[in-house]
Amino acid sequence: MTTPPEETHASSPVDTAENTRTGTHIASLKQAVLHNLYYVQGRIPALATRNDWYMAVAYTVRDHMLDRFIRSLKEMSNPQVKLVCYLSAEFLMGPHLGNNLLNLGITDRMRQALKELDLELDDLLAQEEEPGLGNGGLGRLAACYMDSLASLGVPAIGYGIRYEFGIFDQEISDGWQLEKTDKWLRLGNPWEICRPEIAYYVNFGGRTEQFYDEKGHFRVRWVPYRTVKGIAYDTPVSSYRGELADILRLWKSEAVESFDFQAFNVGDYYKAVNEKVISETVSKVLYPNDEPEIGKTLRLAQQYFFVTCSLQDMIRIHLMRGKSLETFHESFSVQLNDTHPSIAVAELMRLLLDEHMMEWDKAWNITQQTMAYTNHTLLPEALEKWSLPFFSRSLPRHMEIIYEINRRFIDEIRLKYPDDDERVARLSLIDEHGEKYVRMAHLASVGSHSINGVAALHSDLLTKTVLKDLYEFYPERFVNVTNGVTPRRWIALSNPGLTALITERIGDRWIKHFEDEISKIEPFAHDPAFRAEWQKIKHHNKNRLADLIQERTGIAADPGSMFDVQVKRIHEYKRQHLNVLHIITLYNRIKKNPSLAVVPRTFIFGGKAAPGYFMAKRIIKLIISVAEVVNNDSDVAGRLKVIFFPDFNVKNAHYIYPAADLSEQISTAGKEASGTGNMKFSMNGALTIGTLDGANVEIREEVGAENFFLFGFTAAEVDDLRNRGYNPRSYYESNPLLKEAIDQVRSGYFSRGDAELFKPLVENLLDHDPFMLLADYQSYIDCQDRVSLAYRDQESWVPMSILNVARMGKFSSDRSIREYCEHIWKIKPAKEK
Ligand code: NBG
Repeated sequence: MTTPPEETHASSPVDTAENTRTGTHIASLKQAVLHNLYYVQGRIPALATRNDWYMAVAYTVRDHMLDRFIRSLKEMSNPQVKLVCYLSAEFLMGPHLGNNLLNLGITDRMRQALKELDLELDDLLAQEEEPGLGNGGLGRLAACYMDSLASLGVPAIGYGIRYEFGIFDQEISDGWQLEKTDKWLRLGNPWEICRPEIAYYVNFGGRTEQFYDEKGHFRVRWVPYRTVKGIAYDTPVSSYRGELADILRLWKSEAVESFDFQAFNVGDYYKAVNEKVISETVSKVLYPNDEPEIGKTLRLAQQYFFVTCSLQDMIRIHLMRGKSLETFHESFSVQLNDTHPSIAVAELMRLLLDEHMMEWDKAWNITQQTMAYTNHTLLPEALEKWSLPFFSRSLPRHMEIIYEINRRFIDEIRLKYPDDDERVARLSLIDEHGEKYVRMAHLASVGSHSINGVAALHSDLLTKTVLKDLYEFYPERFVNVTNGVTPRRWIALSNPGLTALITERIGDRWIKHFEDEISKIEPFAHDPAFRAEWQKIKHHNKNRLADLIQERTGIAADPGSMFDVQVKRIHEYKRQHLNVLHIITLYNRIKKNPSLAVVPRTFIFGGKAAPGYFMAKRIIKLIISVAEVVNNDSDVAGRLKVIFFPDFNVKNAHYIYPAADLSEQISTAGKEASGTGNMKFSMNGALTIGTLDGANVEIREEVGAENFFLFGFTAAEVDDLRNRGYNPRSYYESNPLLKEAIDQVRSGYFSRGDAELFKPLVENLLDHDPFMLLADYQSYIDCQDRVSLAYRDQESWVPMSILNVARMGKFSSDRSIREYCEHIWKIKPAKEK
């Protein structure tokens, strides 16, 4: 190997450092890629694999981002600047390369540069392993918010965990989900920068000791059983076409060297190695439950691990800026993404009290003013709580601090509500009904100045259900911030056809100012030429997805049919099985009347089930079993097709949302906190069939009732029905079509005669039906018939689709972040150009 090929030097117009490393001419990009291939990957083109090329391109793009990143770091060291710290156990960032090229505005030039090297950008985009460091909506929301924070010029750090294994890869075998380890780091991660000098100690277990210091002050010291270290890995998050890059700072756990050495010194090699293994376990794997499972010991360790590293990091930054800890809350706003990081309340208290010797009242005031809590669930069983004995064993000092917070809190409650012991018991940070638990939502709420839900209905229901008592006690803390998603990734990146069409008509400001600009396409809903283009793009996107489906499942999907899509985690409350009941109903209709004219549909499902969630896994099996029968029945051929798209993730989602005609948002009203997939579908011109749940309510308000297919009981009606005594069997008995569909599932019609397979599912529906599928069934079927009718008339369907996109301005995550800035963090985003 000698130097890189001659011609690269020759093709560079000006051979300056600026030009070769971060120049944006095609020739400079080409040369930079070759340099990175050679100097970073250690390869020459003749021997480079696709991954080598991907890495070389990624490093080139990263070089372009580092300029902004370093400028932003400098900005962050300015003591006047308030930093937003978004604490989240999950960041589902999705693939970086395409998004970063888009943000930098160099996609086309890079594509051309690669062409000149005989490479296809799309092949390299496909090469990227996405960092699946999240389960679903909650982690993806954090990623959209990072995008908007950067794009609005808000200096921010996203703090989380650098899981070695992200969400499992889903494979399907014989209709069952198999979980495969997600080894996303196997081929290296070019986007992150390891910062070994940014590292903090993290203690676990042991006991506490009380003592008086040299000044005679009472103090407590924590004598831990184990100490590990957290190391920072930074990923720059660049703004869209702007000057700023924010930081995603993820912590990896490592062994503390001194521990190893101690053991080595006494000759205990195995103990030393074992310590290392245990230490590294903390950040090993993401828990694959989107709603938490109680009592997973490592999970509390993970939560505490990333929270303490993040808070210690903030304190370091604060002191480095030359400021006193008494002004900590003026410099930092910490947003707790669900209760996963809520131990931050006790940990900031510990750091201020024990490590920085602050007094309780002052520390408490700072803590409350710093923290803000976002709740993401209405399912009571999903509210995190930790068994008290386990919690005290893991974090003995925090237990003491929580007791003290609780003692003072209860004093306040008694002052406001004398003689109301039941209220005290309900509000207490400790659940004492039976086995004792620490209630993390209560800890987060008491320790924060703001508590928010993620859609208007959700925020309202929070104050009436799971957080009712807290609301009565702290009404002024409650606010709503409806979720949003970034139009950069979810339109500009994933739907290039639509992006080009919209830009051609209204310019490209909509990508950065979606809320203000996108409505400008509304008048085109009546323009025949525009409509025709619109339809062509949808068809093209459907073709693109059909190709991918063919490749992944071997099934041919007809782009001429309606693409009816439900992609999201598999959960009973999301009711994928209600969708299946509709499919079976249509199937039966055609079987009875083979010449029936129906609107051909392709039903596309995607989503992972938590590995321990029995019913969810059975729902996947049901979908695939029904698919097998339907797809192989010549009576319905050309009219119905059912597809389970395996391994739904961000990368696949780029193909799925833009290809959908119909978006299924059919959760039981009152169960889905917000939903964000619903927004991505609408932004890509799919019409929604949905219940009045989560953000569906607001989507319908925005797009207009006439452009939304509504069905089902409302949250209030669901409640009422339950209180009156819900009897699912009565629906089954009185509705012959429903009965037929359920009987078929039960009898083994879709499972090669196996009548056991779906028995648990069917029995659950008939005896309990906690999510009221049977109650909503007829309304759903009728609504689906209206969908078919509307779809048949493309002259009216297409304008509805256009209006859906035109009226989605509200659901840009830029709007959400502005609201957080104004109402919660009390900061002004940088002036936007
Ligand atoms: C999820 C909700 C969704 C919501 C996202 C983002 C959890 C705990 N909650 O409805 O189920 O859209 O959070 O807010 O994952």
